[in-house]
Amino acid sequence: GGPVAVAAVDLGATSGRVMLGVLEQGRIELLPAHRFENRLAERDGHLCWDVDALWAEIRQGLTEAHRLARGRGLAGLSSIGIDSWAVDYALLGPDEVGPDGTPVPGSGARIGEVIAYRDSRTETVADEFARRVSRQRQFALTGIAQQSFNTLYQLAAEHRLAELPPGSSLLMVPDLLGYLLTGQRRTELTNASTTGMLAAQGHEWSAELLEAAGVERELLAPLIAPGEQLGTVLAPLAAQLGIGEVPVHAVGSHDTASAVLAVPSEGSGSTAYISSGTWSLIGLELEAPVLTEEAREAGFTNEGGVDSTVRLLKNVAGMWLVSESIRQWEEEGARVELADLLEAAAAVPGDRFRIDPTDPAFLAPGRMADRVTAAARPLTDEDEFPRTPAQLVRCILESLAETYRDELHAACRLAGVPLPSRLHVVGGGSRNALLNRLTAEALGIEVVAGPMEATALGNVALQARTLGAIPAEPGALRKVVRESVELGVFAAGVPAR
Ligand code: LRH
Repeated sequence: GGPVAVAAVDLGATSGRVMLGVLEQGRIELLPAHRFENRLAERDGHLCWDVDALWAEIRQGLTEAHRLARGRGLAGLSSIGIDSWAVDYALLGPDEVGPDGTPVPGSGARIGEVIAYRDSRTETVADEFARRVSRQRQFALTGIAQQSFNTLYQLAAEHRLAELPPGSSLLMVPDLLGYLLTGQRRTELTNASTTGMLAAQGHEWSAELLEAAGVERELLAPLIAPGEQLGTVLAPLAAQLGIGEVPVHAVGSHDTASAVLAVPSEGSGSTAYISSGTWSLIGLELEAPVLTEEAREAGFTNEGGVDSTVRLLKNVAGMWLVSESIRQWEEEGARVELADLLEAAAAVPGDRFRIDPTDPAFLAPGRMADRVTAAARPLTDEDEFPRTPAQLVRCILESLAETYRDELHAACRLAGVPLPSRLHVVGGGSRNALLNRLTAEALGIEVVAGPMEATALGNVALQARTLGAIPAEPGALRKVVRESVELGVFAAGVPAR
């Protein structure tokens, strides 16, 4: 068939974008339609997301994506897909009843703010919750690591549930945006798995965990799998945006699910990846979850992927440590360019300091450079603590590389598979050549870097497959990814310093 144009709405914790994806002759071209910032805002004493601002940016981006498609001689958008960071949710009131006595789709009002997962309200909840359902039992049910920000714990700390009017829903962030576009209330499966309330097997909510968290089953919208159609853009909105009543498809709405779908791996065997952005999610793609006590104790999670795959992975604080440090230096009046900083970090002596980038102490925002400096352990007696931004960044990157090594070895041990000969790094962090070199050196295996826009690419590719423009057979989607991008290769064990 001819070229197909789809829009990917892709929201990260620090920035968002609407991309036009054009699939033509087995290749995807990604064209940025609109990019925007996403910042945490303090509201009602909580760290919140400004979802109204995000929604305004998304509307603008969709209009622009449609225009870009027209500019290339295409009829317009054939589909829209949405992904974002995981675990956070909105509370949505019932649809209003129109003059003809029937509910008006899309008219439900959001109830209160969307509180961000880095907010401190859940700090002690996981321990309290474990007294109701043991940690062992939770993990056996869901396979999800017990991180303080899981939706389950956010809900256990949620004060608004009791006052919700009948007919209200809890919608994950991408599902809220899907509702605003189509008026349909659904819960996309990959993101649902990150709530910590979905059974690891069978794709059903765990009644036991819902009850223990005080969540009514009716609050949760019906599940929808990636590749299913959510609905079409509501007619008045379509007119306003000038895009037509385009179908909206569920994709891997958890950004990490879409990113790992776009890992350019080949052949059989378990794919090893790092989805490198605000977080570094490192692990293996598997066919079944690893629900052992060892996996739980090692802090691994089993997240739901597209096509019923499982991601056995560890959450490691990634570029967040660097970007939050930069934010501190800028607040102090410095002007910092990431590229300059990385160049300086490559030039300073290595192996001086280490931190533990899996430490939950780094979850909250604020004064990150100071916190990393205080946590840094000296490895030599040259210096007590990192004294320059370059030293600090060197410490962060070396610590990340060593953590990647340890966690990938742990994942392989837990899954009972040998260490793969290659590690794929995708996402914005894959541009960090110093970190890629340090990682290849620490692991002694080849590091393949890219695609950088893996999340948007996975989002686009799944829509294209759903439209029949990519064959459904296994491997076909990743072949299209490989045809579409340039990859960087970092040879195993080349010294970084
Ligand atoms: C990355 C991510 C990650 C989750 C975290 C909350 O953006 O979705 O997979 O653990 O945000």
